[in-house]
Amino acid sequence: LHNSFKAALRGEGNPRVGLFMGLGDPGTAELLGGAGFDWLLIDGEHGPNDLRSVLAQLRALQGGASDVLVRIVDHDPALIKQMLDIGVQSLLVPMVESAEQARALVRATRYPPAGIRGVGTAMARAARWNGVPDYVRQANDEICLIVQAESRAALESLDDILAVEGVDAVFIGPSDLAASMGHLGRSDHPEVRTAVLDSIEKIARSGKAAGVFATQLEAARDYARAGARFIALGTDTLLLRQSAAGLVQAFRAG
Ligand code: 3PY
Repeated sequence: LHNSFKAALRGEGNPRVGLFMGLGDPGTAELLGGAGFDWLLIDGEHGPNDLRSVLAQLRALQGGASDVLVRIVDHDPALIKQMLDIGVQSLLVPMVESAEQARALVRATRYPPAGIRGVGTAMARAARWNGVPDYVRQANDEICLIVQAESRAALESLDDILAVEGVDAVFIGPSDLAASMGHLGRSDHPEVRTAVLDSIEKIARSGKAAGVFATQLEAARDYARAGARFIALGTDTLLLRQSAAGLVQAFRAG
């Protein structure tokens, strides 16, 4: 495997820690690329990203120490094709609630006969514009597909989703799960916390990798103990905002 993130998910050892990037900015990506995270996620679901801004951030992170993930906004196979063609290797797809949806995503990320991905390698950055003759033969195995389970419906279908071949990992979204469970804005609610921990354990037992989003270190450590293989430790936006506000407050308090 050339995809070091996918290889790491299959391995043992400490969970891979990452950060969500919502600023949509290549300068921020470059800066965070040197910060020591195992992985960084370009957020095209809630961040103001389009194909070109994702491409600029991929370039800013190229050759760096962090693996790069991209979260797309929906399940559109056309958008998935474009993302894969500009070189996205590890894809996080939000709001997956059934095995059927998961299977459709597997097909969208694979060339035929396994799937429906269109072949446009002469135009594709991922294939180095045809400079990598093996690209089309390797791509189906190299791509890492992570589906996001973040609703009651998704957790009810979790066993079926986990049985889908071609899904490498299931990522729990505590904020959306909280909303779906009637606790909007309270991802730390005990009922939500229990559901997240139970899901992580179930995913880990299935042999697929469990991922999760956290904004509190305490929660992140609990998730790691439950068996999460990759954990987001918050977002660039929160980090910047919190440390900026903290600096001003600290000065004024002194
Ligand atoms: C969630 O917590 O719902 C997420 O999708 C992570 O941002």
